[in-house]
Amino acid sequence: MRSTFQFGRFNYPLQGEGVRARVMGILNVTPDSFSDGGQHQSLEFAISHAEQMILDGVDIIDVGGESSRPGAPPLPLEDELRRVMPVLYALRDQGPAISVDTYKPQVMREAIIAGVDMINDINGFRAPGALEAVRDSDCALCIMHMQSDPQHMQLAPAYTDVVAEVITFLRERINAMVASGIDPRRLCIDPGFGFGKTVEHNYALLRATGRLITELDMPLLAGLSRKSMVGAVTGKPVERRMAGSVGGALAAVAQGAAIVRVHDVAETVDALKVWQAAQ
Ligand code: 7PJ
Repeated sequence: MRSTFQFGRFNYPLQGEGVRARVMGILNVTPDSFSDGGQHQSLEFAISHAEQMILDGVDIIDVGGESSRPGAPPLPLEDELRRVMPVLYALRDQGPAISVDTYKPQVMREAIIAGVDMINDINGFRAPGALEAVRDSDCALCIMHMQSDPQHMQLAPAYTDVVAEVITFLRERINAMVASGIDPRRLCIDPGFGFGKTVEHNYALLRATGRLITELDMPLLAGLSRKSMVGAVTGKPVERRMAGSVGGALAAVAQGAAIVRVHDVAETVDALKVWQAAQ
């Protein structure tokens, strides 16, 4: 059984005393629709959002420059670096661990120089050069499953056995990464809710959280905050999915998830504290 998770400057125990689920707060650095203040204003907005998450008790801040909403077009490298790098440097010494949500090897390299503690890749480090970019560092690496790509993934998601196929994919990626010289204690897995999956596929995977963790012997990150799988069972639009998302996060943690990736940090931290006190 895996006992620790090497997380850049941090080292998370996975067994025994001190084990608790970590809350990863989502920080999107994308030009927002309600301001036209450009680059500077989006930086200020991101920093103040991060400051609030820190007050709310966040463990990890996940900084992302590219929207991976279904159908979203890819973002050019230079634009992603311009959005993300100033935020990484500004947040690096504020307390929480810092993660960057990217699939581009050049962004990974720059982020490692900036000192991030995790690279979170929705593409599972499959881009040419991704393994080489992350190999010689000590940051954590989140391997996510995605069928197809963000532009096409929700057109016709199809599996014979979604849980078995996601496990096979993740196992293949773990083996490739370890074969390239990466310490397995740096790795975690993510079923990739909403990435080429129907609502039924997503819940089959959520129910299989415990099985993924034991079969692959890896810590698991669950990201279902405000996603359509929450809307599908609550009937709520995206801006009213907070309580449903907290329910989903607890369902994942109750099955052993190590990290939950959320928009609503304060509410998730409280829910986990109460759940933990009841254990
Ligand atoms: C995820 C992610 C996820 C990981 C996004 C959204 C879409 N990274 N990045 N897991 N989702 N590891 O937040 O709705 O589920 S972007």
